[in-house]
Amino acid sequence: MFDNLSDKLQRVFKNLRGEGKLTPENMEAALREIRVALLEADVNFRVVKQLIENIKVKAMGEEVLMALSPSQQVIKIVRDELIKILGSHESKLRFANEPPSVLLIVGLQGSGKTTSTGKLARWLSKNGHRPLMVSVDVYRPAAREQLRVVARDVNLPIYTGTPEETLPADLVRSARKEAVNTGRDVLLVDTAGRLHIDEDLMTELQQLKEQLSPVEILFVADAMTGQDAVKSADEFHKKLGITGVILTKMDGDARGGAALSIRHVTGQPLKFVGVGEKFDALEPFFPDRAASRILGMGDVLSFIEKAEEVIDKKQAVEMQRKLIDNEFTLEDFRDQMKQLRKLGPLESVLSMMPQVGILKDLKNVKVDEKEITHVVAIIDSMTPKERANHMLVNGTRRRRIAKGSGTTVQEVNQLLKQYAQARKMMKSFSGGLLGKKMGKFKLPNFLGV
Ligand SMILES: Nc1nc2c(ncn2[C@@H]2O[C@H](COP(=O)(O)OP(=O)(O)O)[C@@H](O)[C@H]2O)c(=O)[nH]1
Ligand SMILES: [Mg+2]
Repeated sequence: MFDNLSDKLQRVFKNLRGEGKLTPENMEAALREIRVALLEADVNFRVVKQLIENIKVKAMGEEVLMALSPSQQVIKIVRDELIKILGSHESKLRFANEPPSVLLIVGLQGSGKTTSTGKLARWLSKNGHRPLMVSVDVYRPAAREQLRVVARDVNLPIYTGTPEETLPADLVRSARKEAVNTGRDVLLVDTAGRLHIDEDLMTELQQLKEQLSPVEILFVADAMTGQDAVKSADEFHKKLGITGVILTKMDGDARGGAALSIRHVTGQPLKFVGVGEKFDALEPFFPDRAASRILGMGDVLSFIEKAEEVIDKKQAVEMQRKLIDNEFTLEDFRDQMKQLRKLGPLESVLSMMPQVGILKDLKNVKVDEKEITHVVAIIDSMTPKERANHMLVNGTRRRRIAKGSGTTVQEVNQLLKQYAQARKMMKSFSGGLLGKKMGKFKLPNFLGV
């Protein structure tokens, strides 16, 4: 999500660390590098200026320069300032006192409004709400049909209207009635978009706003368009008064600048980020977690939350005990692999992890479904004794196992190596990750500074 920026900032910190003592001179140089890194990540220049100024004031302070580990302090300052720019705390969706709460989804064409409407509907439904969708994109029949398909895919209701209802105002009036009649507490209104902001569209959106008094007007911005997304968010805000932003396509090679600029430029919070084309690829936005990600500390909390959704707690506790007691066997490894698969694509799971040491290497390993299937087959082809003690698996046994599982000796070798790595990695994590959550994840030792 913020890979490039994250890499660059980590390099700056590494250099700082290498300097031993911090002086105003090397601090100045580090700030310059941070500035360049932010600009290259397409962060709005006004935001960069503000950020650097804030960091500078704090980092040049006596305490920092005198501190025992100044680079740690600098990282903490950068993190605090990033969080501030990103919005300090999570901005939850608002709901009306009287249902249905109307959420108006607005934005330019192709930004991801229709997709996000489906994702939001699913997210709401998972979080105890009963959403109803409606499309008022009356200019393009295909657009309304698209939302109908989306609704079918997420298996949630949509108000499709009668043939007479050709105006947005009529459609939303009926949709709201339908929501009341069927006990739906949230009405998601997917609106038409244009390639550029135009007056007609703004007038139409203003009328919808007046008619519906939405609790939220969510501007959908395409992260790939960088500063253009920030600019149009600002324009929409000035004309319409948006209440929040959904930043889509953060899974792409967006440089992340939009995420870092939108709050500061519009004054409105980022509420969700879209991280894929699938309907579960929507995440609430947490400034502190994003800052951690940017600084390469990983998004451990999101990972834990995700893991908790799919991982059997009792089993996790048992795994942890085994890891600590060094009893984590190949059989456990196989079961972990199976659970990991439930978490979603491994790359997206790993991208939430801190990018330190061994994890950095693991992150570049592309693991695909087929590979996991092979892992399972290989371990299945071992004898119980071998599974309990991987040291037994010598050359002859490796050849037998490869044959039995329809794989190659290289693959068996690789698996055993991965297992040894995982054992090491999980052991170093076990205390914090599965147990006391953030307990062990204090800033300093985490970054290895
Ligand atoms: N990779 C990725 N693609 C997305 C995301 N959100 C939307 N898209 C894609 O962007 C394109 C336009 O989306 P759509 O919802 O039709 O945009 P609309 O014109 O604003 O309604 C589609 O191909 C979507 O699959 C996202 O978070 N990640
Ligand atoms: Mg659309």
